[in-house]
Amino acid sequence: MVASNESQAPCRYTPLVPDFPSPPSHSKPFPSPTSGGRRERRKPSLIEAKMALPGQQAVDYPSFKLVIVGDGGTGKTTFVKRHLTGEFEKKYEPTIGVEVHPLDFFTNCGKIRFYCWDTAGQEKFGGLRDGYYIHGQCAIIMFDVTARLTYKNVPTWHRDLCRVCENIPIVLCGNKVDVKNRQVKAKMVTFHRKKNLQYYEISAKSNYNFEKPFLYLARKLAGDPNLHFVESPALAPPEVQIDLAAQQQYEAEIAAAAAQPLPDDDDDAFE
Ligand SMILES: Nc1nc2c(ncn2[C@@H]2O[C@H](COP(=O)(O)OP(=O)(O)OP(=O)(O)O)[C@@H](O)[C@H]2O)c(=O)[nH]1
Ligand SMILES: [Mg+2]
Repeated sequence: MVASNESQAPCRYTPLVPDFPSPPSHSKPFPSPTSGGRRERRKPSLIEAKMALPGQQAVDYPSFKLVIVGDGGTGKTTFVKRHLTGEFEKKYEPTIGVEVHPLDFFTNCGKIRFYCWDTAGQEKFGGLRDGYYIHGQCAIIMFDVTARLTYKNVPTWHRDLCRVCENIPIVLCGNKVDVKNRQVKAKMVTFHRKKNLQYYEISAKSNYNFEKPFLYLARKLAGDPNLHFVESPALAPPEVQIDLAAQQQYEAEIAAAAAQPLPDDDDDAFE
């Protein structure tokens, strides 16, 4: 189901990037964005051509480069692969360099695509590292609420990202909230408030809050706070269930944390 009257929707997307970064050196040559078949009546726009990735079709709806960073093992790849356009992998296989997955969402303003650049968190597999951030238009920084160090490293990921991508909308995600004995409690998470980021608690394993980061970014990119998804994305079935009581508890904890004054320290140390 797509919005019935897209042409009259009040939404507008901000102009796309001036240029698309070169693909990683191991990639195949840049393909023609059209099939070349007779039925192709128009040439693809420059933007479409530039948003196409090796081996992928360009699309004629707005598409944005979304960079996903965070320590190794925090669940970046699992999160991206929840969306059924990606395959699903249960066991931890560290990402090497970067993997790019196009994820489509249906909004009241029409379709939108995020090219998710799922980067390696482990230093030894980092590949081009912040070279992958070039022309990023939005970002997700992920940490694991069961591993304190992954939250402690968030400021470094944020700093490196912002050196390359100035002023892009960023969502901080605390993943694995399905795990009972979490180490990073909601009230310890203050970094987003210092840096004006959006924060969501998520569980890639249970699909909890899966669409929230994408919705926030889509609204920012469209410049429309009322944009909404008109169809839930097709997701891989959850591996664990989060019950309503647990959800309400997470949300209450976040609301309580937001009401606390920020700690005085102006550094980003965590503990
Ligand atoms: N309990 C729980 N486990 C998760 C969740 N998300 C991911 N995992 C597990 O965490 C491990 C690491 O997940 P990945 O998605 O590969 O982590 P990554 O951030 O992509 O790691 P790198 O590619 O090394 O940067 C896997 O064993 C996942 O099954 C979650 O929401 N809850
Ligand atoms: Mg990965």
